[in-house]
Formats: sequence, C-alpha cells, structure tokens
Amino acid sequence: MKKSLVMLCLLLSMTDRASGNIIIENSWVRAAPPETKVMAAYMTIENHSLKAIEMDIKKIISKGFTKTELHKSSHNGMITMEKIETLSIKPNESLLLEPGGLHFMLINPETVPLKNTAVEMLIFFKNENETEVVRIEAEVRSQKL
Ligand SMILES: [Cu+2]
Repeated sequence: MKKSLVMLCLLLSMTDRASGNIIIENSWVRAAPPETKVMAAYMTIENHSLKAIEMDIKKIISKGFTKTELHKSSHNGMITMEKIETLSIKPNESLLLEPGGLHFMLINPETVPLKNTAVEMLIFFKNENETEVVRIEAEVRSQKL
C-alpha cells in the first residue's frame, strides 16, 4: 500500500511538471544482434537548474530490460567498462553519454528491440528533497545521427 502511494505521487509529479530542470536530448540505443545480452544507450543530459543534481542511478528503468547501470568505457591498451555508482551534474552543465565514454548499460532484454523502434526509459534525479523523473524514448539505431 505504501509503495503504491509513493508510485502515485511520483506519477503525479511527473505529469505535473511542465518545465523540468533536466532536459535530455539525442537519446539513442545502439542496435544489436538478436542474441545480445546488453545494449548501450547514449544521450545528452542538461541540468538547467541553479543547483547540482544527482542522478539516482539505482532507480533508472529501461522498459523490457531487467536492469540499467551507468558505465564508463576507457581505453588503456584494452577497452574496459567501469560501473559508476554516483554522478552529479553541476548547475547549467550538460553530461554527454557517447560511444567510448559514459553510457547506460541496458541488461538482459526480454527481446532485443529492433532498429527504428524505441526503448522507453525513466531516468531519475534528486537534489536534497526533490525527485525529478525524465521519461524518454531512445531510438534504436546503428549509429549516432
Ligand atoms: Cu557498459
């Protein structure tokens, strides 16, 4: 009961929010073969508020996937991926998730989404006592537009 109330408040605040502090643009998911177990999502996340906003990484939902993580790729002879646990975006700054760098890792698809379809994601942010949720539809493509 308590949980469903929280969810309801969240939904209300989502629809209530005409102009949010966070704007997400150019989101896409890299197309992958049908047997793949992980997919990467990329986007630009802009903080238009006067405060630093923290991404609430553990809450992030990608519809049709078991879980979503934030990773950072790096090249030090080998290409490796590191899981990021906390991340905040400074006032009026934007964060770029792009191939070879930061990305959302969408894990365990029910069925791998096809090219030209979209993956619905709910991306959560928080600062002090506020929560902001941004819903996006990231298009599945072979490469950045
Ligand atoms: Cu990854």
